[in-house]
Amino acid sequence: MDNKIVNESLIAGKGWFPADVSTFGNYVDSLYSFILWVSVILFVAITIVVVTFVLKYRKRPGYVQPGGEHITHNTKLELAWTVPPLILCLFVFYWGFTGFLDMSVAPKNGEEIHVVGKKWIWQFEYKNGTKTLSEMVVPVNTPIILVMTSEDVLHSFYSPNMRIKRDVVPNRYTKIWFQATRTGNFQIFCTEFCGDGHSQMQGTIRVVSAEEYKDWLANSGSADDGLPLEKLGEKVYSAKGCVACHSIDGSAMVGPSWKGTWGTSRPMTGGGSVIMDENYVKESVNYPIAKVVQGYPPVMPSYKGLLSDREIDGVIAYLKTLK
Ligand code: HEC
Ligand SMILES: [Cu+2]
Repeated sequence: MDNKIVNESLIAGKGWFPADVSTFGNYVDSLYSFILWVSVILFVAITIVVVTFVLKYRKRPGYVQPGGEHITHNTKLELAWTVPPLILCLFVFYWGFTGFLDMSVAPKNGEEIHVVGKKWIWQFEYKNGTKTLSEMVVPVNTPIILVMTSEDVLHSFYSPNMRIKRDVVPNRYTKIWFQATRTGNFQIFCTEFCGDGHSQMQGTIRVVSAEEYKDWLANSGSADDGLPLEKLGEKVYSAKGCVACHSIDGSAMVGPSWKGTWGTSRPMTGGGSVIMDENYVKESVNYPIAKVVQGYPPVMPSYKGLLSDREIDGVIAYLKTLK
């Protein structure tokens, strides 16, 4: 898939980290680096000691063990390798746990967004009822609280740039929050294997200024109105998650490819066929299981209420161009 969301963010990081654009970045990266370097140093040191001792004290003709007998115990030595590592572990625990609490307990003045994961799209709902698919728009420098749940299986919401990741579970809510420190588009992944379309279950966090966010929310995200229908349809295809299951190059994915299907007769599960026309497309979008294409599982989610009429017109116009 080459038409996935453009993501300016994963490349431009410090060291090997993805760009840090949230208030958690510094904390997460420091703790990670600390644990990593302590582990590297200890690993090298312990390896050197082990190899040296094996060579130095190996059993060989004429070798006499220092002290004469078999040594079984040395209290000082045992304290030395128990107490300092214990202190180190407690220190890492303290550092990690206080940060974990900060990341778990959202500030009171945050902007709440409801997140629903479903095979294989992310849906976002704002407090004024605005719903978006695959794209979450948030204001910069404001705490954003995500209240998340799943409609089907386990998913996991992951934004490397915001340094947040949390499971999204059916029949319960999980929460996480973040605060973006700069504007831009940043990638969302699903990091819990959730079926065929898992790798396509992506999205974008679009961080905008507070004024832009207000305008966007007031207009319920309908910034598409200027686009010609074909272009709008193309945008819907990638931005609203159709791309996870429908190809435009003829290859079958979870759903049938869109290439060359317009106006053709589509065989249905249970016999009969339907012509791919405007009404059929609209029905497929709103009530996907009303007519199921032969050879495919009835897994397409309903987009009822999630695509405007104009967006559906856009999809229709776009389908016509895919000869
Ligand atoms: C989770 C996977 C999935 C997603 C996401 C998805 N679809 Fe589908 N779609 C399917 C499957 C599977 C079928 C075939 C079974 C059926 O007809 O329900 C299908 C069938 C269709 C059909 C009928 C196609 C034909 O060849 O007869 C249309 C039109 C369609 N989808 C449009 C869309 C649009 C538009 C979107 C995005 C807004 C979308 N789909 C998103 C899985 C998906
Ligand atoms: Cu998933």
